[in-house]
Amino acid sequence: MKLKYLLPIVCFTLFFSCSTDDNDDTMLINEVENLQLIKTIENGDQSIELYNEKGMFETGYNMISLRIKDNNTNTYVEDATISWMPVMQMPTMQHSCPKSEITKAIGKDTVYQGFIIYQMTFEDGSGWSLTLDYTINDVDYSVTETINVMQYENQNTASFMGSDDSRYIVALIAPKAPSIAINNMKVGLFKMENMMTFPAVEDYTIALDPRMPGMGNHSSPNNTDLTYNSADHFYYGNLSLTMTGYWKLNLKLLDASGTVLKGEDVTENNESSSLYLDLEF
Ligand SMILES: [Cu+2]
Repeated sequence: MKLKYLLPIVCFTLFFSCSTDDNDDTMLINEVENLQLIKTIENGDQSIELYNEKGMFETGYNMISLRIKDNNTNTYVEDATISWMPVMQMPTMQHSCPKSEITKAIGKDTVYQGFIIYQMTFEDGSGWSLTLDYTINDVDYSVTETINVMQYENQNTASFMGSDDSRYIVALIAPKAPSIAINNMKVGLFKMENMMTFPAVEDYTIALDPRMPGMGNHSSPNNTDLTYNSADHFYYGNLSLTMTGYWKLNLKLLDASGTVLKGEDVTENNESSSLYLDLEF
């Protein structure tokens, strides 16, 4: 039988086998497979489970999956709207950090997703709390709980003041597993509008100059500056890594008109930019 005749039958079969009973399916399929539980937050009739790949929050970019369990029926909620607010309590003030909205994970019935970029933490992992506001069947709920955020071993995020007197946060998102190759580099850039609001910055350029300080500060060929992608609000460029070891990713932030807001060129006399991220592999 030709494929075009077969395809409708396959689709038909798939459709009916998947839609028999939603709740049965979610019991059978583990929707958080390959994820580690970070924490369960109890809030009366609901338990909110937070997951990521490592099972812990770290400074920098955290992709987070969450689901809400109805403690009375022991099932996971499929139609919640959820928002969150991470807050760090400092000695003299409190502030938040860049974060996304929370949306249903693609192809999942019970799992919701978003990211949080913790720009700092206290040495013992303390300082942060997370507030979750959610609505189920038109009823609003809210819960706030203390969370631990550990310091990541490399500088995967930087918070700095630009020459325009605005505060910015830059965070490395990819490569997650760098290799000797031209790596796809993905970075988030956010402006600190106030203590609680950090919108994504559009249409800037992040100039990239990776160096190996331990090896005569040599560079690598075929790097490209990072440019803004309006589809997902992140910045992308090519990061060329020619050997394993410690790399300092020297950066220069330029606004939409090409004015340098932060960072310097690496030269014979200037070993590193004041704006950088680093990695080791
Ligand atoms: Cu802080």
